[in-house]
Amino acid sequence: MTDVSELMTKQLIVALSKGRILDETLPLLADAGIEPAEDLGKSRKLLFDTNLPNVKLVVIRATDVPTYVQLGAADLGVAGKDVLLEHGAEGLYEPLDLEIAGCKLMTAGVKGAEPAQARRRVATKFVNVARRYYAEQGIQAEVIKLYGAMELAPLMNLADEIVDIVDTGNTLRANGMEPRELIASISTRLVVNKAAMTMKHEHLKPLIERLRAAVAKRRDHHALAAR
Ligand code: PRT
Ligand code: MG
Repeated sequence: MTDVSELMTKQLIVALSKGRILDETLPLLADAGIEPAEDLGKSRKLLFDTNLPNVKLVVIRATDVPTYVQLGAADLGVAGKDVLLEHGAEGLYEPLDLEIAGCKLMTAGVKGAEPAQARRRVATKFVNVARRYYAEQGIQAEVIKLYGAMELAPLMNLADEIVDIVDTGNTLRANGMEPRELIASISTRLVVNKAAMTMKHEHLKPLIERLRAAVAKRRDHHALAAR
């Protein structure tokens, strides 16, 4: 093998979702033996070396993670199941539930209001998930794409309902809304490029297993703390 192709098959690029998922991902990675060479939060860089010479991290928007991994720019990635459901899973394996950043994908509407019976106007950033969900329910829906502040849409009579992430429900309540139907329970997943899984199996397999052990350890720790 030439040096370059050897490097290509050994090098692992991990795409991490910035934002709330990142803070919970880093301890799991550390436990699996991967630590960034510098403080991710203190840098404006996007590509980071780690303590392992063959592993690099990229920190990108959560919604871009599936794209990087699917197209092979990253070998593996960390992303919310909501993002994966919306993006589609083509070209991706999902070998591990990291059991972090748990939440629910739900429909929600104005508190006490009856869901519109005829054609329901639904505001969301999860347009694919929403179209699929309402079709499955046999409900006619006009799905309106928004990029944020979904809770505002029914108050402004832009929509009858929203599809959004709910955790405590405080955001909905603060805006006079209530959760309606559960679409999916969400947690953060490890995704792997399908081709990389074959080509780089000997490097990926041990890493996935170390992460699996880190998740189990965290779960045990939480179970103990809850007793
Ligand atoms: O801001 P940007 O568009 O870049 O992305 P983002 O805000 O979606 O990213 P970020 O950092 O918030 O992380 C999003 C990921 O974290 C999601 O893809 C989920 O997998 C996961 N997650 C877990 C959450 C929440 N919990 C959560 N509570 N993502 C968003 N929220 C928001 C929700 O959108 C709503 O505005 O928090 C609010 C609801 O929280 P409660 O507790 O008031 O119900
Ligand atoms: Mg945000």
